[in-house]
Amino acid sequence: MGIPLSTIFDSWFSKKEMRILMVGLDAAGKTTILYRLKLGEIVHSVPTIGFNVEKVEYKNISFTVWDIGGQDKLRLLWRHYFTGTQGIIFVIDSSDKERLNVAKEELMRLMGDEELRDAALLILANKFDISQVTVDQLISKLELQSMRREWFVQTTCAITGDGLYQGLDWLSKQFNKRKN
Ligand SMILES: Nc1nc2c(ncn2[C@@H]2O[C@H](COP(=O)(O)OP(=O)(O)O)[C@@H](O)[C@H]2O)c(=O)[nH]1
Ligand SMILES: [Mg+2]
Repeated sequence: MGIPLSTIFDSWFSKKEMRILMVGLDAAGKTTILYRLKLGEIVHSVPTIGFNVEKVEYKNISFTVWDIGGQDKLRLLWRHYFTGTQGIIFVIDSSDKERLNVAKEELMRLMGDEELRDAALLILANKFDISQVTVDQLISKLELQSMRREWFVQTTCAITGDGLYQGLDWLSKQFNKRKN
């Protein structure tokens, strides 16, 4: 996995706090990614009515992770985590053709939230090792072309870690662009 993680993260910034949300449908591979990044201790919590949040703090960067989709009443609670988010990592199981549409709807809904207006969007086309779609097909299925924000699709395999660093590197560049 070439570049050491610390190089990427340390070049990100040293003083400012950064909040990154990682979301996606259940089984997309978020927890696997979180462990794969080896950022530190992952703290699990279940705030109020049963939705699981995983959180890792690495220096000034916080990663907050949960499964998106399903119950509407939970959506109001998610928003609590939106404030101050500079980066969103939306994880997709690229091998799950059936649920690609559901993932798209969740993505669109999330991107419509005012609090996330300025956040850069990194889409991880995970499970690319067992997927049969191309990146172009994904972009078209998710209708990303019509999205009015910075976005980037990176193919990943969370199990081997392939692609994860490239994805985060893109996110770090977006963040540095904004700082200037
Ligand atoms: N083949 C393959 N399996 C994966 C990949 N990422 C995750 N998985 C598997 O998919 C399942 C769900 O992963 P998990 O991280 O729990 O998904 P989460 O619900 O989004 O947190 C697990 O059995 C993982 O081992 C990947 O890139 N390729
Ligand atoms: Mg999980």
